[in-house]
Amino acid sequence: MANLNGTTSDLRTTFLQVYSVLKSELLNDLAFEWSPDSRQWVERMLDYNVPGGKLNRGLSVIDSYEQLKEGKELTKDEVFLASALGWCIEWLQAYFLVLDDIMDGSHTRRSQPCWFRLPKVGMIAVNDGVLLRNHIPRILKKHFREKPYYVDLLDLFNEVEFQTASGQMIDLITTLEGEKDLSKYSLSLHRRIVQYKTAYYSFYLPVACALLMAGENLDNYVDVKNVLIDMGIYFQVQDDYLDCFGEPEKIGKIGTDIEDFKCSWLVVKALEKCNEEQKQHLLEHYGKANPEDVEKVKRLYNDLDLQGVFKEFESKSYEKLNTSIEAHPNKAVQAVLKSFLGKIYKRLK
Ligand code: DMA
Ligand code: MG
Ligand code: MG
Ligand code: MG
Repeated sequence: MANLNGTTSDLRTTFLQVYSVLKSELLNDLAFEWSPDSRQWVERMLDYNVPGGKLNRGLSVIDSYEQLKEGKELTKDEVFLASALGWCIEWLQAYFLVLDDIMDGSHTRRSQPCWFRLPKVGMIAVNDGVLLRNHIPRILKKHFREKPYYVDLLDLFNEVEFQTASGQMIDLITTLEGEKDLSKYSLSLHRRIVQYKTAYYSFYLPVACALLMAGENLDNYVDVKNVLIDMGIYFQVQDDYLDCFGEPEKIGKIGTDIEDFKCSWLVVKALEKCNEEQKQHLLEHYGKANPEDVEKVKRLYNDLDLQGVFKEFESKSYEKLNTSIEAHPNKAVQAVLKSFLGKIYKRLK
């Protein structure tokens, strides 16, 4: 693929070049009177929180757009615009993660301390989250204002942000102290939480961005959306699994779901499989910060062979998703969906 200089290089490098462009535009935004201190703060905050992840969501906008164009080589301008949309998703993710880590009491993210854990940052991170969120419409305004699909793009980001924030809300309120009650933790509650908190922004949004850029009407892609939502649910089940069974060095974060009394896929499966005695044990130790309690829950997960249950779920989901993808009439759309699935199947990070 051609990069911005017209030479061939890898997609990731090109994508990162666009990050630098967007960052410097934001750091020179005329709507604010910058001082050296404020500029330095935002630059450091962006570099710490925006580009350090796997970049799957962002890169897949370019990927998807290319596939929708059925192999026609993209112009430099198209590469730039698809990358800018990809970065808007990475910005959205950074915004949600900065705040998610505060709310979940997490310690590490992307193999470094969570932003709010830095002594100089603390609760300034809350406002940094708000800033990250505000950067998105600024990027969109600068680069897409004249496009026929500008309004649809703004509407898409607004809808998806609302869905994600609502998902985060139910993820959090189901854990409320004083109402500790594992009986409400079911697969359907889990599905509802992860559909909203993860699937829309991680899976539907990148493809929807590519479709809008390609001039498509999103109303005609409801079935594609449904497959992507199912893929997103599968992805968050993996996230829940890795929270407990993943290697922190690989996933770049230390799990907190057991301590946080989260309605994780693992606890739902444990409740499904356990006997009365094991259930009492789970009730006693789930949702406690003490490492010994956490260890007891993990031991129970092992006794119940949740790793085996997950393996089974993983291959079943893969088959089901593949079947839904193959049922789709459009080959380009099939290619988009297959490449998504290929990227996440059996992931370890
Ligand atoms: C995170 O769910 C969802 C959003 C919208 C950030 P999570 O807390 O399980 O994510 P992580 O495991 O990355 O903290
Ligand atoms: Mg979290
Ligand atoms: Mg969370
Ligand atoms: Mg998680």
